[in-house]
Amino acid sequence: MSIISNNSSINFPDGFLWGVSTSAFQIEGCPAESSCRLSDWSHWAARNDKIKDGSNADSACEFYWRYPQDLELCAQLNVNCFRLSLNWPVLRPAQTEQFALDREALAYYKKLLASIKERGMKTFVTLFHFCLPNWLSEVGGWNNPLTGKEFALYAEAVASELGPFVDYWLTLNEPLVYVYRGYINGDWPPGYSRNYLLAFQTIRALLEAHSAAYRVIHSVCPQAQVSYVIHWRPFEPKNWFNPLDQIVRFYRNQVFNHLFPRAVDTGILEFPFPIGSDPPVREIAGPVDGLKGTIDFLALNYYTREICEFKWSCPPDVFGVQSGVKRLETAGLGWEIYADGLYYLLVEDIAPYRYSAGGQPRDIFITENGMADEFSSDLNDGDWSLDDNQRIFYLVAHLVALAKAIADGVNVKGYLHWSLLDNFEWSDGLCPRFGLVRVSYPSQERVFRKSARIYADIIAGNKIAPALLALMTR
Ligand code: IFM
Repeated sequence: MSIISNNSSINFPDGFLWGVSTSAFQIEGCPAESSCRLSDWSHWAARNDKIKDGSNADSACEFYWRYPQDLELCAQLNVNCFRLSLNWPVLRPAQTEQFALDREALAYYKKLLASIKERGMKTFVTLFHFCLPNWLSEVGGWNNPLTGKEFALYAEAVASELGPFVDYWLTLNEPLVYVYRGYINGDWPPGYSRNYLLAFQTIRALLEAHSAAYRVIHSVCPQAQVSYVIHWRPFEPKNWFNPLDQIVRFYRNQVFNHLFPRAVDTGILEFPFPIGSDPPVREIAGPVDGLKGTIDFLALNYYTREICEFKWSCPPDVFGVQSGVKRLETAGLGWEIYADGLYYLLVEDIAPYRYSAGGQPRDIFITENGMADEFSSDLNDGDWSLDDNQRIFYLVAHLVALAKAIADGVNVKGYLHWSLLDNFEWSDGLCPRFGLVRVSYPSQERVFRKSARIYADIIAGNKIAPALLALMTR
């Protein structure tokens, strides 16, 4: 069936899921977290040189208190699914002899998830969205096997307590982004710079954690749908005819994009280069217990592409330094707007992972896609940032790319925009604004941006109308 109808609107399949995506630390402003500094991120953001605009997430969007109002905004957006993450540090604030989750935090998530379900929305729930309980980070984080053991216990406990409220479980968010920022770039906790040994060990620890969580969730909720979130980024060489730029592109693509999904598919962690033969390095590669085939669907985050370049001062870094070259229109944070990349991702790049070992097409969800503009966090009233025409262009262009991939037979079942609200963008602070809804941090006022109304119309009709498509010719 063609999804392009006669009047040239673009229709989406019946039952398509439309949603918004969020994460706990970035929006909650959870009082226990900020008063007791329960996570590594809370400590990191409290240091005065770590966040570009000097902000922190202590209040963020006060979603912890304001979620009823924010779910009302979701209703006005017409979305039928919602992605959130559980705040692991708050659910497990300290080590105890007998494993137990914090009852108050659990009660909060039960109420929140029940409210989302009452509104008829499906739920996507992430277990690890970059924040570690601080007590675990103090003993080495993912580089201490205790963290993996704790993660499995946490996964089992939340699956038992929250299972009936969760439609889609996501064990980890963007593992390679986490490793790159925390162990290579060093601008996220734990703050290592180019520590390849720890980076590779962390990749293995995250694969083991995913595998264990997948299995315990299934043992508690046999019908559960479980996966993890891949951040996919196309890489292009600065100069297509320069073999050195091509080498950088090859390794960046292999490591950043393919390493994790390939390991999950085969059950074996393999690096596309020799990593050394001496212990402890030797033990990093190889089979991972129970990992093979541990995804029930594909969850993809897509934002932009990166142009890479070989530099003599920086040899072909497998994680890499980007070239700084931009060839397309850029949004905030200097991110190129490259909607075709989403089409190629779906029809070509993820082709090796689209089918389960049994040959069944996997359901695919775009679990994040969006762009930032940048406005200072102290702005309050006024008409700043509401006429977000660039976001409308970004949104529609990416939805057109998605629709084309669906028309070409790719099994995409849903799209979740990042994000519902402006929020705390990690080391970039509160200035980057990713929300369909503007948040004025001093007053906590929420206002729909123009893009929010457009998104609501698209969802209401389950289609992109011709007038919107005309925007694409700008
Ligand atoms: O804000 C982040 C989110 O936490 C993970 N994916 C990318 C988003 C934008 O950078």
